[in-house]
Amino acid sequence: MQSRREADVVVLGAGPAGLVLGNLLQGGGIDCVVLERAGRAHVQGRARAGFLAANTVRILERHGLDEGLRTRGRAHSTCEFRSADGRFRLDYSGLGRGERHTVYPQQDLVTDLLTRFLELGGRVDFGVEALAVLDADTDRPSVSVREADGRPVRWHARYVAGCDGRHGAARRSLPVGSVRRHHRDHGVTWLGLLAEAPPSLDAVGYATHERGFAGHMARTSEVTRYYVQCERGTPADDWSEDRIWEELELRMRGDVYGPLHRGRVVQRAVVDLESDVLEPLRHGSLFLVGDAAGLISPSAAKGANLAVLEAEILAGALIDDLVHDDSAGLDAYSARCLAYIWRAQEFSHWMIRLLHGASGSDGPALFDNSLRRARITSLRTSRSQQDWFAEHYVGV
Ligand code: RFL
Repeated sequence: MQSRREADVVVLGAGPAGLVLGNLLQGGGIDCVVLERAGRAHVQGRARAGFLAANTVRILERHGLDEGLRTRGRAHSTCEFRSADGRFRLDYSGLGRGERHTVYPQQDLVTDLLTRFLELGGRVDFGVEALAVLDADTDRPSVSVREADGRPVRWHARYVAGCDGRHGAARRSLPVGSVRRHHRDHGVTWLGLLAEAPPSLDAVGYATHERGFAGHMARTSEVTRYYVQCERGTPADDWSEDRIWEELELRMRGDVYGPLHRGRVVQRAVVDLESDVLEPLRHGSLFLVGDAAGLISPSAAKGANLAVLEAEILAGALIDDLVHDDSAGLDAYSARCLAYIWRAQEFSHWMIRLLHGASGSDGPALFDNSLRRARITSLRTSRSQQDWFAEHYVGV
């Protein structure tokens, strides 16, 4: 027999999107629950993003969710580009809108959001997998779930927020033909690494090299994220620690600009650079938020920032509807968020083309690589190009 549970809003997924939404709904007096497939320790330990845009910090501040990042986050505002033509730095806090990033690991943000939500009396059910969203085209949708002990349960709601990522139940439950999917495989693969090593430079490092891209991003004073472009289909474990550091050193031109600080590689994951946006983001009583709404390649560090922004927009709209009987915000949700998503996609795509050359030595590859060099030269020499870059790089 299937048990029955009820909440006004059922939120699927306890990532940045689901937990910002949960906090804002709970703070607004809305009866809600967050259902999360993974265990609490897994959710709080998942190292992913680290660069929070200025607007993300403003959103978290506005809702009193910024204590951890205010005390432990670090302001960051410099990128360094390295290529065969030399290197140059951009301090983007003096360009565009004059904004900076705050470096704060995603797992710390998730831990803060979860702690605050529980303090507010919020409910998160861990180890509960959403299987399907049912009756989303009515005003009494439900979610069938499998509890941690395997029992089937049905949650009934007024609204369901799908914050359960690209492979979650919300996306899977959309009726065939009701949604347009915009998918782009950018044809580039990165090996994403976390090293127990202090940052090697006081800037984000982007290196273009004939062997492929390499990137450096600080996380904390003891942990640094690196990326190495690799062949599509390469198993992450094919790369030994020695090979990783040799390749990073070579592509980042450590012999010219100084050696990298090496350390144990504690995480390695292959990431195919892809975009995957659904349209619309509302299906009756079901709303898509964060990666469930639009996956974006990590080339411009936008995913977690979009997740926070969309969660704030949806929370405001749900509170207006449920408390003030005003549904205008819910009606506008999809179009409003898609406008932000596509601007971020456009910049992320531009970054991919800036950082990756075409392989091969035929005419088209040489042409593409010459364009890429010209793009980097523009960024080095043109103030208006630098202002444009800064505004989009740090903004969402
Ligand atoms: P999340 O964080 O994936 O959370 C979704 C949650 O849903 C749960 N779940 C389910 N729960 C119940 N039932 C089901 N059927 C479920 N299926 C899934 C999952 O367990 C999970 O807890 O999505 P959300 O909240 O939309 O947040 C998105 C961000 O996590 C993501 O966009 C970023 O991490 C992307 N990203 C970066 N974004 C940035 O803004 N700045 C960065 O510097 C940055 N670096 C990165 C990144 C992503 C990376 N990976 C994953 C490719 C670096 C990397 C390596």
